[in-house]
Amino acid sequence: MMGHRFCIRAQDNDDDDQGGIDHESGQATLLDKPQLKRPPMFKVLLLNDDYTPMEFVVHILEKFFAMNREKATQIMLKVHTEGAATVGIFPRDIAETKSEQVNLYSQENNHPLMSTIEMTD
Ligand code: TYC
Repeated sequence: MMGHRFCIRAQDNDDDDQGGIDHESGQATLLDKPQLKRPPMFKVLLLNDDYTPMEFVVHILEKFFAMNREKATQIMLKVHTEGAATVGIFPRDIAETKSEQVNLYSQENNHPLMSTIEMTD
């Protein structure tokens, strides 16, 4: 851009934010890659078991996944009948923390309820 080797992103006309050729001078421009990519997302899964009371599972979904009672009951029944269900989708650190919180809280309350995480496609 106008003979300068560097230009600021707002003046890089082609809008791809990848740097490229300055069409005026023929020189390559060098830009920082903008940090615009969405992070990889991970599902938090809840697994069925034969012992955890339904009401405790509903409580978990209200406490850690901000569901109302109706939504929590619907998801709990899905886990109960299908064996597992996704209860939320988050960036990796948040998914890991939520899953660990569920497992720790269940253990503290002497229930075998388990959660795990899985990368989305
Ligand atoms: N299957 C359990 C029961 O019949 C209920 C349950 C639902 C347990 C969901 C775990 O993630 C779960 N009491």
